[in-house]
Amino acid sequence: MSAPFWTVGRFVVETLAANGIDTVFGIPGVHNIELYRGLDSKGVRHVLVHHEQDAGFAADGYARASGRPAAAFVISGPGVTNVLTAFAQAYSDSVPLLIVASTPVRASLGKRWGVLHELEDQRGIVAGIGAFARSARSAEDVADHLRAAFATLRAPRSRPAYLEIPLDLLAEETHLRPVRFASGSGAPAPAEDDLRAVLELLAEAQRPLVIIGGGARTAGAALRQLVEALDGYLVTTIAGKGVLDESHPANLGTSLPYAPTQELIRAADVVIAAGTELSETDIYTPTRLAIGGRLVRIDIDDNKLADQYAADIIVRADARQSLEMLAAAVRSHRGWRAAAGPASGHRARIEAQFSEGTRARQAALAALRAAVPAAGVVFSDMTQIAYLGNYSYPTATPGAWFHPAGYGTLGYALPAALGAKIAQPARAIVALAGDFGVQFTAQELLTAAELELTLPVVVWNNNALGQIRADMRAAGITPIGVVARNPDFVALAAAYGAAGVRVGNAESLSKEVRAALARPGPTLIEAVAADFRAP
Ligand SMILES: Cc1ncc(C[n+]2csc(CCOP(=O)(O)OP(=O)(O)O)c2C)c(N)n1
Ligand SMILES: [Mg+2]
Repeated sequence: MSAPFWTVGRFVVETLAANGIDTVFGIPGVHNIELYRGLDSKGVRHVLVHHEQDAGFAADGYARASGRPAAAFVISGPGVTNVLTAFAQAYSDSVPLLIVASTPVRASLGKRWGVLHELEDQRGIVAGIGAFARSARSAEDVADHLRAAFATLRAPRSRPAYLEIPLDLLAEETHLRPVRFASGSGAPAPAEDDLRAVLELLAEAQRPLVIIGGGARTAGAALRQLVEALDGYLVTTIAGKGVLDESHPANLGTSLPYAPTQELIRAADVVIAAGTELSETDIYTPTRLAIGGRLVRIDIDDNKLADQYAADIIVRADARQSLEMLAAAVRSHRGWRAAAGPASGHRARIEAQFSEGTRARQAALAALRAAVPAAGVVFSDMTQIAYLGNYSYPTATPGAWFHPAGYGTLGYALPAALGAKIAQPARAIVALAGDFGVQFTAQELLTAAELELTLPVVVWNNNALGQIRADMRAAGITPIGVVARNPDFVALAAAYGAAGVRVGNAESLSKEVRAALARPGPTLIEAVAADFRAP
């Protein structure tokens, strides 16, 4: 007896469910309604958001918080162009985001008939981001592409994936049945010769320093052992933040942009860079980071191993496993940190340069930190307080602070936090955005209100595009286009069905974040920057 027919749309949903997707963020339209036929029959939850970009960001937040792939459904044309920014953000930060889109009917593709939602080359537009982007023409294509998409999502360096399916194909019947795709065994183990070469280098090292990125964020225990044995320093990127407790005496934290850290990196005679791109978005200087000593790179991405930072030794392998093996084999020696002092001394040098405004923001970050439980998570936006928070918000574990580092997209924090809260409802999740950036996606307060999600949204209100104004001033440009009219944020919150409150000092910020974490539904907490004082 042959299996009953299904539509291709149903086959897509069943395949996602069979591969661990339990939530889809999206906005349906007439082109993709076949993705919604029986969507809930497999227990896949649909979250209706208020813009496709938000669907992408919410799925991104879901994936970052949970560590599992997450999905968004969008329509052809405008649905796709709207979600592109979130897709690019996920690509640059290696987030496993799956986007399933429709296209117009197959017969019309590439013919400029002027059909609804037409794009000349929809897949090509997405492919320009550099990520996996496929287009199906048959049910078999859908099965093949989804298998390949999940391989990309689950790869040791995960990346987002995009699949488009013509609307007439979505409605077609198929005998295909969902499969749980096999996944590989992860990244390769390091070659013994490579590790031996690194150990020889380390045996001679007088001033060793380790730089850790998101690719090594689970290697905390090994790193502690390694930097303690070497008496060296550890620096992390934003994606590697918290890999080791930031109060550890070896940990300079996420301080790559600051001169004292860059000086230590220049002074180091061996630098081990593991699971990091050493990218400009972490270093915040347009020039290359100066590395004075020998460079060891541990990575699984061949592109990275061939980039502008030429390594003396390359370990093309799983970063965590490599660091574990190095930590177990390295001979312990005293020296550099004993002489050059604990991380706290270097942090004091960094912070001695902080302006009064920066110190006021630092006090606000400390107040936020005090109100968020140890297992809580902050999703931050492109705002001055978050650039400082990358360094100054102290974390003890990885995955406690997220920032749209790679692509730098305004409007990320609120929808990403929403997605994270849906993934992990029992966890304290907070969004932190600027007054301008929050309005790119403020409508997601509606979704949070509708779902009664406990979600504090802290808006750092300096009544300006503050960073850009500072950049113009620093460049000798008379500021133009950097002050905009703001809404009454507390009233805006009320209009969206959220609670709203205004605070002007660190103590009230802590208090209101705590209260918001105890209240069902979202709370917009407007922090009036001008009223905050340096301690
Ligand atoms: C989508 C997008 N558009 C423009 C920018 C450039 N940009 C970066 S920060 C910023 C100003 C943001 O203002 P606000 O959210 O109030 O943060 P502040 O710098 O004042 O703390 C702008 C326009 C960007 N990063 N992303
Ligand atoms: Mg601002």
